[in-house]
Amino acid sequence: MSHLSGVNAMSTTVIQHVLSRLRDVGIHDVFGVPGDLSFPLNDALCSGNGPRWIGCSNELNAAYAADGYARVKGAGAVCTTYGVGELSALNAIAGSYAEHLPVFHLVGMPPMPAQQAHSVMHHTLGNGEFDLFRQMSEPVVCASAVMTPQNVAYETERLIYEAFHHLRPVYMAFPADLALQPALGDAWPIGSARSDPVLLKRVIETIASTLEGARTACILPGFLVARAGLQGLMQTVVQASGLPFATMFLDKSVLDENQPGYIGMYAGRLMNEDVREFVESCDVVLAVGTLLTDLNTGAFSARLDPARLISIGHHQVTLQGKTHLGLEMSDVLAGLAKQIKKRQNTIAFSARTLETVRDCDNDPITAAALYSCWSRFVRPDDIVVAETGTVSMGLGFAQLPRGASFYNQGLWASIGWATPAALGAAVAAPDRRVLLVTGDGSHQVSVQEISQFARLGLKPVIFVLNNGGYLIERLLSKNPASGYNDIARWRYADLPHALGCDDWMTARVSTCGELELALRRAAVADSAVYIEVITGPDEAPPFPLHLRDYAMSMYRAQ
Ligand SMILES: Cc1ncc(C[n+]2csc(CCOP(=O)(O)OP(=O)(O)O)c2C)c(N)n1
Ligand SMILES: [Mg+2]
Repeated sequence: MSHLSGVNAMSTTVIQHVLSRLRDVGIHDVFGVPGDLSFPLNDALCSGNGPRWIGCSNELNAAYAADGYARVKGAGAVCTTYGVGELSALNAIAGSYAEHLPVFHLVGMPPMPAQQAHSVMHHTLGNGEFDLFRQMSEPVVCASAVMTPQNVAYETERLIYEAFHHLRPVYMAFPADLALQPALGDAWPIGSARSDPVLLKRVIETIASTLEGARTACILPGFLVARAGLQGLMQTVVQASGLPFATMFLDKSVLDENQPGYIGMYAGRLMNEDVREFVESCDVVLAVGTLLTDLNTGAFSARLDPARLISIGHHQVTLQGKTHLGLEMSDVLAGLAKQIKKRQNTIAFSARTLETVRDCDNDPITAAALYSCWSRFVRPDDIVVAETGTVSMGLGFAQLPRGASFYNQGLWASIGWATPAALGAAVAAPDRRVLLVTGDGSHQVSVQEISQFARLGLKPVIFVLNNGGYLIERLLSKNPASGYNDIARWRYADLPHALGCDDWMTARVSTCGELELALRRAAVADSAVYIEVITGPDEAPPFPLHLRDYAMSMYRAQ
């Protein structure tokens, strides 16, 4: 059969073809804001045959929602209109790029005749140029294409391949007239990446024997394991090895924290001194899909000796300081699962969660009491979406119950991400309870999106920490009293009502007694829950405080 005929019956349009392939790879919902240039996409998404359309309040939020969805389902999609829409989404797309999430960005474009005539169209810069916005997206996607009837079959497969190979966003533009034309041509089947078999065997043997010869060793499973959908295999390796494991901030909850081998969070010199001491003293540290970012390493205070570090990446392995390309993480883990020798657990301590703190009923809410209450509130299998700022830095050090997932945007760290990302996670996992924990400053960026939970009948539990400003910045900036860290005072607990979340349980709490009571009600509520927690402006958990002290000591040393 010629590759220019076949798979697509004449009745399948360009956009229908793409949407049906996106559904095949697990994308059942597409977030977005409509526009006249993307009507063909919007119509197809509302036709009832493909992924469902989830309208958002703005494109930035829609793309954050797609990011949150992708964290749960492995891939997500956002649909925007030309120029004005797509550029609003770019910050979020960059975040998905940084944090390795395959997000498909579908953009409606002016029709081809208008492009060819260099017409001065709305949503353009008025200069007759039509490729500029795709170029602006280029650095934050791993591949892009303008979809036509002739290339749609091939380009769809290529972009799907690229998105999953690199675990990064891709950009697909649809000229409005071409999107509705019949798709022509077959896809050339694209295989998946394979490891070099000889190298693979050698590297697996070396890793297994190095671990065997080590007096002490541990594993650092990383977020790329989750992104690549290899948590099951990683768990098998941990069990087969009998080795203890710790996680860094971005990697939190990649494996169940409720198991004997888990020793806690490793954050360089800033937290959990016993974990640091053990990890850094090991003869071998096996890192799998981790990134040594500033936050992960406790502001680069971690000291992992490269000579003792074995690092398994998504497509390569670094051993004794030498990187071997052409090795797939899935193949390396599968080989290790078979070959690794089990050893008895060599460590003498196990992870502990935050200390239980119970202040008296009428006391104001301290950070210690708050994070202790929050960590006890998390149930098995909950999804916790924690915003950049002090809340994620506090909750990140609570030990999670069985099956619970913790999501934060620890590398890109764009405030406002968590509220729509929690929406995306809730759409992706309607059977799991979603807890959103956000600071007031971050919530102000993207709060409108709580209305989509109500619109879709989803029931999240939302906590907004009202500490009257940008606490993390108060801690890290030269002058904590600088006015730029103050924000407008809002009555957060009144927002759900104004935003159409009519039957939600809401509460505003400022004492420990009120907090405990609200949490008891929330635990049994049959509706969504929105709790505004008021604390003093300086109530911070230990991690950001240590970060501040460490930063200060570094400044002084310079
Ligand atoms: C989009 C974006 N703008 C600005 C910043 C800088 N920034 C980092 S944290 C933060 C304040 C967060 O405040 P809040 O959500 O109230 O959390 P808190 O630290 O008070 O708990 C700001 C402005 C950022 N990370 N992202
Ligand atoms: Mg705040």
